[in-house]
Amino acid sequence: MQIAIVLPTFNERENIPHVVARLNTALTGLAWEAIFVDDDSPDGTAQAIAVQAQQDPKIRLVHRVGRRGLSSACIEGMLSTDADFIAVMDADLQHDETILPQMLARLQQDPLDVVVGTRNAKGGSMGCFRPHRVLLSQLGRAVSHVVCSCELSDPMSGFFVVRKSYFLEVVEGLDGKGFKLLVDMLSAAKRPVRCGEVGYTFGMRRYGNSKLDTLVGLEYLHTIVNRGLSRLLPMQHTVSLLAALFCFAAHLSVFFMTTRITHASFMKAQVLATTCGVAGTIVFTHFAVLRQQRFGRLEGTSVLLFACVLGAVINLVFAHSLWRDGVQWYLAGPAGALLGATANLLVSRPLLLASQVLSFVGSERSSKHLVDLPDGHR
Ligand SMILES: Nc1nc2c(ncn2[C@@H]2O[C@H](COP(=O)(O)OP(=O)(O)O)[C@@H](O)[C@H]2O)c(=O)[nH]1
Ligand SMILES: [Mg+2]
Repeated sequence: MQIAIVLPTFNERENIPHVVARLNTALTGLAWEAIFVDDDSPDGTAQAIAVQAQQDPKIRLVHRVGRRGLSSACIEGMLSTDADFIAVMDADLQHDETILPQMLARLQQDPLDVVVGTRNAKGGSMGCFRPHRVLLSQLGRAVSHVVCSCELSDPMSGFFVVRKSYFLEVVEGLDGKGFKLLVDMLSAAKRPVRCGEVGYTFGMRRYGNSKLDTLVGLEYLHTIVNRGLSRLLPMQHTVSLLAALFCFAAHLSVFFMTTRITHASFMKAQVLATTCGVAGTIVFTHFAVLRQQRFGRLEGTSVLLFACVLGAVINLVFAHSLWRDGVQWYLAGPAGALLGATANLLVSRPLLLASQVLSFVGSERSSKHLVDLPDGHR
């Protein structure tokens, strides 16, 4: 298998026989397969692909149920092939399949990671793209430079061929949201990406409608902001910092409300505020951090509880000693909370990292154990 063509589809029934015929003509002489990834289109696209697959073993269908998303569909299709080179193209006949052999040849001859079918360089054109879509594309292109390190004239292109080894290098860090998988793949790289370009003219859609909408635009911005921020500050640190700020804010609100409204004693208000702050941090961290960062549930929760209790004790002891020494209540309370939140932050990060390393070593051991088992026992 020299090349796999991954085609995401949603409501493209009428385009399917045409795109298959065009691929057959364009790729004559190459060993190839086409993987259509359909998100259970209501117009029966999957059935139209299945008809093609029955007649031609080069055509494959990945039928996803209860899922939506162009990028995530492509990622699943790309992971399902053994080919060394993977093309991604739309199934609506807008991408010019005749340049695929040229794109593949560039990757085979030159040490490149990805070759992009481009509308903005020599030999390329936006075709009959409507002015507002050209403007949107240019805007997206300008924004993409914030996070992509390589120079491309058309990073918004959905038409490219990638070396499988490069795809596997970045796949774990992909956002997988929205339409712009290329920007996602380029900005996920931890090294300079080697890119080439081949020009083509963007075609007209003959059947069906575009699925690009406001939500897709927002998803693109989310990918860019996410990447931009994680370069500035790693995501884990941002979330831990947010958790500490959240804890501090919850503490202050409860502390001031209790002392001003119920006129409770200093220590009663401080204990109540600390309890609320700790509860808030546990809920926040559970949803925002533990689920995202793939920590083992037990390790993550134990570390979280330990750090919170330690922070709470330090907070109460410090606040009490300040208050006993005559410091004003409105300074002693927040000072205790600040020290407690800092202790929580300082203790939980290294402990969570250590527990992550331990659970990784554990999973390596169990997978080795699995590999060592005789065939019949796996
Ligand atoms: N599997 C899948 N494919 C999609 C989805 N949205 C769009 N596509 C396909 O992605 C390709 C490009 O979409 P299109 O609407 O033409 O975007 P445009 O070219 O930017 O207007 C087409 O083949 C669509 O059928 C989706 O949610 N899931
Ligand atoms: Mg299209």
